[in-house]
Amino acid sequence: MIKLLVYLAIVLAFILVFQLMRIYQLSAEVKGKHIGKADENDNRSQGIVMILFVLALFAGLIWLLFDVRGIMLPPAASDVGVTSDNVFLFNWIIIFIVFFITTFMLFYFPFKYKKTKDSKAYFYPHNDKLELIWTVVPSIALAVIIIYGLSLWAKMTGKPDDKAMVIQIYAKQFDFTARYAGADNTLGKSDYRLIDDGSNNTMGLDSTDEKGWDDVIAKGDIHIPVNTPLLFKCNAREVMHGVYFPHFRDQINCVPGITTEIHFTATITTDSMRRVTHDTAFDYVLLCNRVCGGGHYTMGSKVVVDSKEEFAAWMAKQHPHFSHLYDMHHKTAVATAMK
Ligand SMILES: [Cu+2]
Repeated sequence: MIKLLVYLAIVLAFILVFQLMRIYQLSAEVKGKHIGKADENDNRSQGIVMILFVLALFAGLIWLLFDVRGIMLPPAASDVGVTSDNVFLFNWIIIFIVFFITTFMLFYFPFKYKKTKDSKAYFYPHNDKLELIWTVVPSIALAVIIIYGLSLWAKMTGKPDDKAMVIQIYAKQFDFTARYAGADNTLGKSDYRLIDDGSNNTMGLDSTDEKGWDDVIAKGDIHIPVNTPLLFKCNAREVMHGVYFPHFRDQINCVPGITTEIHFTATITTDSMRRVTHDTAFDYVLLCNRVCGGGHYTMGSKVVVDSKEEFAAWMAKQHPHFSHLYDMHHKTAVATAMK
């Protein structure tokens, strides 16, 4: 009902404006003014309106920029994230400078060059120098932006730190599972043909690969240690998913059949970030950012950035997925060593 009234009010407002214009027109005609032909007064008033409009536009834009600060992400919490924010900031600065200058000129020139009775059109067909400038300057600016961006891309996807802790992120409809590579820092083999939800082998791990015996699977919250290079190896089971860490400003697609990688070092623990954001309930998140099916919107995990000690304590409480094989292997190794 209220909606209907609002629509009605809008329609009536349009009719009102139309009628007022009609009255203005009729009264002007009565006074003998020539309607439909702009005179110098019209040109000046329209020019001033243009300038007022662009100033209002800038004021609104600047207000908006400050207004949305509260809903922006907190400071970047990884080494890659800091570079990523700098690249964004650099782009924004260039965009803003160009936007404010060109938009202002767009609205100022109709005022400055408004038609007067003495004005004459100026024939100005060509200027090589000007064309050179507006070709070369944007080319250089774009080249700088692209090279700067590529250096970030290289940092995100290039060779990871040799000692980086290997963690697999396994995405499926509609959750993530983390697998830590254990003491040998090498993930055991897996094969989609071994996937068996019934026997709890949801990731298709290959129990014949010794390297996987110490791997730790963590369902639910994903713990990572602070100030430690991390290498994420990402896989998807059935469709494309995304591994998206907004607070670390890093993301990559998870594609069935291949392994994609990202690496970064988390630099702020969850506890520290809670102090930074003045939010005791703050948590880092891992989200899927590829529309992967009906439950896509629910696909995410809490990420906990622990101090190195906290992480070691948490890891000590975890059990390797193939703990029976792991234990057996160790007993055999100990027995062999004792012989
Ligand atoms: Cu997904």
